[in-house]
Amino acid sequence: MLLSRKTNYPRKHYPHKQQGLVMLMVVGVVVLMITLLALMLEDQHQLIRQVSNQRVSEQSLHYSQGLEAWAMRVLHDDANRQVDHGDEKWALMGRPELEADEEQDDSFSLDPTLRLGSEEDEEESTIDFGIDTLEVTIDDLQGRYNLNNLISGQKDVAPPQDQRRIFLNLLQVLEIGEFEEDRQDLYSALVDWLDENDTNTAGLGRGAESNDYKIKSTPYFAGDQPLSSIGELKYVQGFTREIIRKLRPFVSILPIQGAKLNLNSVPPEVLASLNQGPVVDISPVQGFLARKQDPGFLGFQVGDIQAANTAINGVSPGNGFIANMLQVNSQFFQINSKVTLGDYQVCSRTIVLRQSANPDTLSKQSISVLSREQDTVCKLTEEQQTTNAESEAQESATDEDIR
Ligand SMILES: [Ca+2]
Ligand SMILES: [Ca+2]
Repeated sequence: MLLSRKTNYPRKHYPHKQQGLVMLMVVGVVVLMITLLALMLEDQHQLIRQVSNQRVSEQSLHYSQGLEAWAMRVLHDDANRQVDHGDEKWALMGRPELEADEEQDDSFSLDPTLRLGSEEDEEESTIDFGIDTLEVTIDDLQGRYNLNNLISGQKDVAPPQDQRRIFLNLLQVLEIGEFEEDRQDLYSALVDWLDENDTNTAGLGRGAESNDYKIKSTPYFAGDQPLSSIGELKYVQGFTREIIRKLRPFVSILPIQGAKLNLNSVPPEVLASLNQGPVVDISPVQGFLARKQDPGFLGFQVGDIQAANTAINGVSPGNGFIANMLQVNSQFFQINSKVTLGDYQVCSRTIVLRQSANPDTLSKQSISVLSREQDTVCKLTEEQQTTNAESEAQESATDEDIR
């Protein structure tokens, strides 16, 4: 018989196993703590970065405002507002010519007392703070053709035909549109975009009104008011990116109609476009503007406008239209500034109106800001665009040798 015997075995202890568990828990807790600590540090790091970025962004904004105020001061201090040309102090701000011509101390101090006794010095337009740079230039917007000139600005008054001729000529000189009909289409579409009415421009060219834009995949209305920026052109029928790129250095968007061009800052392409007929040859205009290179040149004066007319039209004066389109000073300027703080940069473009073009308005010498835009991408600067356009124009002139 098999007796079942209950045997009480002594309970086994596993000290090594318990120690292992404790160790595992300790390691787990340590890992958890390290992870939490790392996350906290990361959060703190991000917070510090955010605060730092905000500080840099605010600092650059202040620098940008300072540059704008400085440029406006230089424009204000321009002693002669009857003549504005490229050798004046405002025009030389930030241009490489200034640095080449002027041998001067390139240190800059924010302490005005340290600059005493150097009033004769031209002001530096680039301030170097070591890793950070501030740049500012001023463009004369009346060296370009104002696209808002294309409409009369008055209800029921037809678009001015002399402005139509200028625009068509400019397109031709810039080699935009293969045929006159293509350029006429661009003109009509733009006039329809600008004018208040909703009927296609009568006459030559295919215009485009809201009905033409409403059928697009993303429908929209025609502007039916003056342009507010060059970028708006991309919505106008026929204006491709390439066309806008070619036009950009030669046109401006001013909040007036009938804006005149400053003979001192107008490029030959625009000046030649004042021809009353199609432009055949821009070399006489180039020859006329070459006078700016003469030593001691102090800008074209009012008396030079008739000579400009001869260069443009190839005949002698008696042309009131040219006198109505040309002057030798400017009221509209664009201040371009670029602030670089380490890896961060901000560019701003401010359009200003400077009063007192005429002696009888000298009492109003104010400068007012009309618009201001900023970006941190810093698109191609106007100067580079102009340079690109000039080199392209030179290349095409060399290639075809017809102008
Ligand atoms: Ca001046
Ligand atoms: Ca319209």
